[in-house]
Amino acid sequence: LVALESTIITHGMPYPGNLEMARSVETIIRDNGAVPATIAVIEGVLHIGLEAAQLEALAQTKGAMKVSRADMAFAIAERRTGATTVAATMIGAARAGIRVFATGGIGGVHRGAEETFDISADLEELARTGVIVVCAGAKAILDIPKTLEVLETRGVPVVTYDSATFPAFWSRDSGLKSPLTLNSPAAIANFQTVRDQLGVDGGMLIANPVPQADEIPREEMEIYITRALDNAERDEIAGKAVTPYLLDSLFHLTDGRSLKTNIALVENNARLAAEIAVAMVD
Ligand code: PSU
Ligand code: MN
Repeated sequence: LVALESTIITHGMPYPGNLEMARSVETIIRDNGAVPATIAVIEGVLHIGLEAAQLEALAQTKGAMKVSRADMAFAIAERRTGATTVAATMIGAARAGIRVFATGGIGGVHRGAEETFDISADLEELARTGVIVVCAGAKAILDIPKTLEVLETRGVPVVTYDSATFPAFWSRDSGLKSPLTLNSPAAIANFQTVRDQLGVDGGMLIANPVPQADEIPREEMEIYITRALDNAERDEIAGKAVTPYLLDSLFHLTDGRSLKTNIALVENNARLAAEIAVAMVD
Protein backbone atom coordinates (compact mmCIF):
# COMPACT_ATOMS: atom_id res chain seq x y z
CA LEU A 1 0.00 0.00 0.00
CA VAL A 2 1.10 3.55 -0.74
CA ALA A 3 -0.61 6.50 0.95
CA LEU A 4 -1.26 9.78 -0.89
CA GLU A 5 -2.14 13.17 0.64
CA SER A 6 -5.10 15.34 -0.32
CA THR A 7 -3.99 18.90 0.57
CA ILE A 8 -1.90 18.84 -2.59
CA ILE A 9 -5.22 18.29 -4.45
CA THR A 10 -7.32 20.99 -2.73
CA HIS A 11 -4.72 23.60 -1.75
CA GLY A 12 -1.62 22.73 -3.78
CA MET A 13 -2.76 22.76 -7.42
CA PRO A 14 -5.60 24.33 -9.42
CA TYR A 15 -8.40 22.28 -11.05
CA PRO A 16 -8.27 20.37 -13.40
CA GLY A 17 -4.50 19.77 -13.15
CA ASN A 18 -5.00 18.58 -9.58
CA LEU A 19 -7.48 15.88 -10.63
CA GLU A 20 -5.27 14.80 -13.53
CA MET A 21 -2.37 14.43 -11.06
CA ALA A 22 -4.46 12.63 -8.42
CA ARG A 23 -5.64 10.06 -10.96
CA SER A 24 -2.33 9.51 -12.67
CA VAL A 25 -0.40 8.88 -9.43
CA GLU A 26 -2.93 6.21 -8.46
CA THR A 27 -2.47 4.52 -11.86
CA ILE A 28 1.32 4.68 -11.58
CA ILE A 29 1.23 3.06 -8.15
CA ARG A 30 -0.97 0.24 -9.46
CA ASP A 31 1.24 -0.22 -12.53
CA ASN A 32 4.21 -0.70 -10.19
CA GLY A 33 2.60 -3.47 -8.17
CA ALA A 34 1.22 -1.55 -5.18
CA VAL A 35 -2.21 -0.24 -4.12
CA PRO A 36 -2.81 3.53 -3.76
CA ALA A 37 -4.72 4.99 -0.81
CA THR A 38 -5.51 8.70 -1.06
CA ILE A 39 -6.34 9.94 2.43
CA ALA A 40 -8.95 12.61 3.26
CA VAL A 41 -11.69 13.46 5.75
CA ILE A 42 -15.05 13.56 3.94
CA GLU A 43 -18.04 14.82 5.90
CA GLY A 44 -16.48 13.70 9.15
CA VAL A 45 -15.26 10.29 8.00
CA LEU A 46 -11.54 9.54 7.66
CA HIS A 47 -11.11 7.75 4.33
CA ILE A 48 -8.06 5.62 3.61
CA GLY A 49 -8.49 5.31 -0.16
CA LEU A 50 -11.08 7.24 -2.18
CA GLU A 51 -13.61 6.12 -4.79
CA ALA A 52 -13.22 7.76 -8.23
CA ALA A 53 -16.27 9.97 -7.64
CA GLN A 54 -14.97 11.10 -4.23
CA LEU A 55 -11.62 12.04 -5.74
CA GLU A 56 -13.34 14.01 -8.48
CA ALA A 57 -15.56 15.86 -6.00
CA LEU A 58 -12.62 16.66 -3.71
CA ALA A 59 -10.62 18.10 -6.63
CA GLN A 60 -13.44 20.59 -7.31
CA THR A 61 -14.44 21.43 -3.74
CA LYS A 62 -13.70 24.98 -2.63
CA GLY A 63 -14.40 24.84 1.10
CA ALA A 64 -12.28 21.90 2.30
CA MET A 65 -10.29 22.49 5.47
CA LYS A 66 -6.55 21.99 5.32
CA VAL A 67 -6.07 19.58 8.22
CA SER A 68 -2.89 18.76 10.09
CA ARG A 69 -2.21 17.09 13.48
CA ALA A 70 -3.85 19.97 15.37
CA ASP A 71 -7.23 19.85 13.65
CA MET A 72 -7.70 16.45 12.00
CA ALA A 73 -9.84 15.19 14.91
CA PHE A 74 -11.72 18.52 14.87
CA ALA A 75 -12.73 17.93 11.23
CA ILE A 76 -13.99 14.45 12.12
CA ALA A 77 -15.78 15.56 15.29
CA GLU A 78 -17.48 18.48 13.51
CA ARG A 79 -18.41 16.39 10.43
CA ARG A 80 -16.36 18.59 8.13
CA THR A 81 -14.51 17.85 4.91
CA GLY A 82 -10.79 18.22 5.28
CA ALA A 83 -7.82 17.61 3.03
CA THR A 84 -4.88 16.06 4.85
CA THR A 85 -1.41 17.62 4.87
CA VAL A 86 1.73 15.51 5.00
CA ALA A 87 1.45 15.42 8.81
CA ALA A 88 -2.23 14.38 8.87
CA THR A 89 -1.75 11.87 6.05
CA MET A 90 1.09 10.26 8.04
CA ILE A 91 -1.25 9.92 11.03
CA GLY A 92 -3.95 8.29 8.86
CA ALA A 93 -1.46 6.03 7.10
CA ALA A 94 0.15 4.85 10.36
CA ARG A 95 -3.28 4.18 11.84
CA ALA A 96 -4.09 1.96 8.80
CA GLY A 97 -0.72 0.18 8.87
CA ILE A 98 0.58 1.85 5.69
CA ARG A 99 4.31 2.48 5.84
CA VAL A 100 5.04 4.33 2.57
CA PHE A 101 3.59 7.65 1.41
CA ALA A 102 4.20 9.63 -1.79
CA THR A 103 3.81 13.40 -2.13
CA GLY A 104 5.31 16.42 -3.92
CA GLY A 105 6.98 18.65 -1.37
CA ILE A 106 6.91 18.66 2.42
CA GLY A 107 6.30 21.65 4.64
CA GLY A 108 9.35 22.95 6.47
CA VAL A 109 10.98 25.95 8.11
CA HIS A 110 9.79 29.09 6.35
CA ARG A 111 12.19 31.86 5.38
CA GLY A 112 12.10 34.40 8.19
CA ALA A 113 11.09 31.75 10.76
CA GLU A 114 13.38 33.45 13.26
CA GLU A 115 10.74 36.25 13.28
CA THR A 116 7.50 34.39 12.49
CA PHE A 117 8.19 30.99 14.15
CA ASP A 118 6.53 29.46 11.04
CA ILE A 119 7.73 25.85 11.04
CA SER A 120 5.48 23.21 9.48
CA ALA A 121 3.97 20.51 11.69
CA ASP A 122 5.16 18.09 8.96
CA LEU A 123 8.66 18.14 10.50
CA GLU A 124 7.43 17.19 13.96
CA GLU A 125 5.27 14.44 12.47
CA LEU A 126 8.25 13.02 10.59
CA ALA A 127 10.04 12.84 13.93
CA ARG A 128 7.31 10.87 15.66
CA THR A 129 5.29 8.79 13.15
CA GLY A 130 6.77 5.73 11.46
CA VAL A 131 5.99 6.38 7.81
CA ILE A 132 8.44 6.71 4.90
CA VAL A 133 7.61 9.93 3.03
CA VAL A 134 8.80 10.17 -0.59
CA CYS A 135 9.02 13.78 -1.81
CA ALA A 136 11.01 15.86 -4.31
CA GLY A 137 12.79 17.77 -1.57
CA ALA A 138 11.58 21.08 -0.21
CA LYS A 139 10.44 24.09 -2.18
CA ALA A 140 12.78 27.05 -2.09
CA ILE A 141 9.89 29.11 -0.67
CA LEU A 142 11.26 27.52 2.51
CA ASP A 143 14.60 27.96 4.23
CA ILE A 144 16.07 24.64 3.09
CA PRO A 145 19.22 24.67 5.29
CA LYS A 146 17.12 25.35 8.41
CA THR A 147 14.63 22.65 7.35
CA LEU A 148 17.47 20.12 7.14
CA GLU A 149 18.81 21.28 10.53
CA VAL A 150 15.45 20.72 12.22
CA LEU A 151 15.12 17.26 10.63
CA GLU A 152 18.57 16.36 11.92
CA THR A 153 17.81 17.66 15.42
CA ARG A 154 14.58 15.66 15.53
CA GLY A 155 16.33 12.47 14.36
CA VAL A 156 14.70 12.15 10.93
CA PRO A 157 16.85 10.39 8.33
CA VAL A 158 16.98 12.37 5.08
CA VAL A 159 17.91 10.08 2.20
CA THR A 160 18.29 11.36 -1.34
CA TYR A 161 17.60 8.76 -3.97
CA ASP A 162 20.46 8.27 -6.39
CA SER A 163 22.07 11.70 -5.84
CA ALA A 164 24.58 13.24 -3.42
CA THR A 165 22.77 16.59 -3.29
CA PHE A 166 19.39 17.35 -1.72
CA PRO A 167 16.81 18.37 -4.37
CA ALA A 168 14.74 21.58 -4.30
CA PHE A 169 11.39 20.48 -5.76
CA TRP A 170 11.37 22.05 -9.28
CA SER A 171 15.16 21.79 -9.42
CA ARG A 172 17.28 18.67 -9.04
CA ASP A 173 19.85 20.37 -6.85
CA SER A 174 19.38 22.71 -3.87
CA GLY A 175 23.11 23.30 -3.67
CA LEU A 176 23.14 21.44 -0.35
CA LYS A 177 24.72 18.08 0.31
CA SER A 178 22.22 15.35 1.17
CA PRO A 179 22.72 13.91 4.67
CA LEU A 180 22.35 10.36 3.28
CA THR A 181 22.14 8.75 -0.16
CA LEU A 182 20.81 5.36 -1.29
CA ASN A 183 20.60 4.02 -4.82
CA SER A 184 17.85 1.39 -4.81
CA PRO A 185 14.37 0.76 -3.37
CA ALA A 186 15.74 -2.46 -1.82
CA ALA A 187 18.43 -0.50 0.07
CA ILE A 188 15.78 1.91 1.40
CA ALA A 189 13.59 -1.00 2.53
CA ASN A 190 16.61 -2.60 4.19
CA PHE A 191 17.50 0.64 6.01
CA GLN A 192 13.96 0.77 7.40
CA THR A 193 14.18 -2.88 8.50
CA VAL A 194 17.34 -2.13 10.49
CA ARG A 195 15.73 0.96 12.07
CA ASP A 196 12.84 -1.27 13.16
CA GLN A 197 15.25 -3.86 14.56
CA LEU A 198 17.10 -1.14 16.50
CA GLY A 199 13.85 0.16 17.91
CA VAL A 200 14.39 3.59 16.37
CA ASP A 201 10.89 4.87 15.73
CA GLY A 202 9.67 7.86 13.73
CA GLY A 203 9.50 8.54 10.03
CA MET A 204 12.05 8.94 7.30
CA LEU A 205 12.25 11.34 4.39
CA ILE A 206 13.19 10.12 0.93
CA ALA A 207 14.08 12.95 -1.47
CA ASN A 208 13.68 12.01 -5.12
CA PRO A 209 15.05 14.59 -7.59
CA VAL A 210 12.66 15.68 -10.37
CA PRO A 211 13.52 14.07 -13.75
CA GLN A 212 15.97 16.22 -15.72
CA ALA A 213 13.54 16.72 -18.63
CA ASP A 214 10.97 18.35 -16.32
CA GLU A 215 13.31 20.47 -14.21
CA ILE A 216 13.11 24.28 -13.88
CA PRO A 217 16.53 25.75 -12.96
CA ARG A 218 16.99 27.15 -9.47
CA GLU A 219 18.05 30.67 -10.54
CA GLU A 220 14.94 31.00 -12.68
CA MET A 221 12.54 29.90 -9.91
CA GLU A 222 14.24 32.19 -7.40
CA ILE A 223 12.97 35.28 -9.27
CA TYR A 224 9.36 34.11 -8.96
CA ILE A 225 9.81 32.96 -5.36
CA THR A 226 11.09 36.39 -4.30
CA ARG A 227 8.04 37.98 -5.88
CA ALA A 228 5.63 35.48 -4.28
CA LEU A 229 7.19 36.10 -0.84
CA ASP A 230 6.89 39.88 -1.34
CA ASN A 231 3.20 39.50 -2.22
CA ALA A 232 2.61 37.36 0.89
CA GLU A 233 4.20 40.01 3.09
CA ARG A 234 2.19 42.81 1.43
CA ASP A 235 -1.05 40.86 1.93
CA GLU A 236 -0.09 40.00 5.55
CA ILE A 237 -0.58 36.26 5.03
CA ALA A 238 0.08 34.15 8.14
CA GLY A 239 -0.50 30.72 9.65
CA LYS A 240 -1.74 27.82 7.55
CA ALA A 241 -2.66 30.17 4.69
CA VAL A 242 1.03 30.86 3.92
CA THR A 243 1.91 27.71 1.95
CA PRO A 244 -1.29 27.65 -0.21
CA TYR A 245 -0.89 31.40 -0.90
CA LEU A 246 2.71 30.99 -2.07
CA LEU A 247 1.88 27.94 -4.23
CA ASP A 248 -0.99 29.81 -5.90
CA SER A 249 1.19 32.90 -6.48
CA LEU A 250 3.85 30.77 -8.14
CA PHE A 251 1.38 29.11 -10.50
CA HIS A 252 0.28 32.54 -11.68
CA LEU A 253 3.78 34.04 -11.80
CA THR A 254 5.09 31.14 -13.94
CA ASP A 255 1.99 31.22 -16.15
CA GLY A 256 1.11 27.70 -15.09
CA ARG A 257 4.45 26.33 -16.25
CA SER A 258 5.39 25.20 -12.75
CA LEU A 259 2.31 22.96 -12.68
CA LYS A 260 3.70 20.67 -15.39
CA THR A 261 6.89 20.17 -13.38
CA ASN A 262 4.88 19.70 -10.20
CA ILE A 263 2.78 16.90 -11.75
CA ALA A 264 5.85 15.21 -13.24
CA LEU A 265 7.67 15.11 -9.92
CA VAL A 266 4.70 13.73 -7.98
CA GLU A 267 4.37 10.98 -10.60
CA ASN A 268 8.07 10.25 -10.25
CA ASN A 269 7.66 10.01 -6.47
CA ALA A 270 4.64 7.71 -6.78
CA ARG A 271 6.72 5.31 -8.86
CA LEU A 272 9.58 5.22 -6.33
CA ALA A 273 7.17 4.89 -3.38
CA ALA A 274 5.49 1.88 -5.02
CA GLU A 275 8.89 0.28 -5.61
CA ILE A 276 9.85 0.83 -1.96
CA ALA A 277 6.50 -0.60 -0.75
CA VAL A 278 7.03 -3.69 -2.91
CA ALA A 279 10.62 -4.07 -1.68
CA MET A 280 9.41 -3.87 1.94
CA VAL A 281 7.26 -6.98 1.58
CA ASP A 282 9.86 -8.95 -0.42
N1 PSU B 1 4.52 21.95 -0.35
C1 PSU B 1 4.27 21.78 -1.65
N2 PSU B 1 3.02 21.42 -2.06
C2 PSU B 1 2.00 21.23 -1.15
C3 PSU B 1 2.28 21.39 0.23
C4 PSU B 1 3.55 21.76 0.58
O1 PSU B 1 5.16 21.93 -2.46
O2 PSU B 1 0.87 20.90 -1.56
C5 PSU B 1 1.20 21.11 1.25
C6 PSU B 1 1.40 19.72 1.87
O3 PSU B 1 0.13 19.16 2.16
C7 PSU B 1 2.13 20.02 3.17
C8 PSU B 1 1.49 21.33 3.55
O4 PSU B 1 1.97 19.03 4.15
O5 PSU B 1 1.33 22.04 2.33
C9 PSU B 1 2.34 22.11 4.53
O6 PSU B 1 1.62 23.22 4.97
P1 PSU B 1 2.21 24.09 6.19
O7 PSU B 1 3.45 24.73 5.63
O8 PSU B 1 1.12 25.05 6.51
O9 PSU B 1 2.51 23.12 7.30
MN1 MN C 1 3.05 27.17 8.77
